Amino acid sequence: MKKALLALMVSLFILLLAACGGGDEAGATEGDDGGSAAVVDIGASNWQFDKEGYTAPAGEITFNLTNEEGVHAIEIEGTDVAIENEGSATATLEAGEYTIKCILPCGEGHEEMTSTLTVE
Ligand SMILES: [Cu+2]
Repeated sequence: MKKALLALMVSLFILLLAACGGGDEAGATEGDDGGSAAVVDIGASNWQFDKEGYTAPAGEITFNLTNEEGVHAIEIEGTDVAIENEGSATATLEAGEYTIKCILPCGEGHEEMTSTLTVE
């Protein structure tokens, strides 16, 4: 039992290291021409998103959806962005306010699963 917990902690730690390493690589390529897409990470759980609002600069934006609890899918109203379950989508958006909502009937709190995306 204790061994399993230790193994879990070690793998979490490795994941964390890997995530940091990936971030550094992305940072290194960013300086190329300044044209890299902004990234918005959206975490979904039962029945809310990890933030009440997300902000991104106008232009090309990549959205990453992670299901932290349950299974959800999102759509950003007025855009082509739709992510089923987990994954990424990229779109070029103009400044404005957009509504992010869950499009997968995921349970009793589904109707309230909305958030705001502010593109500035
Ligand atoms: Cu839902």
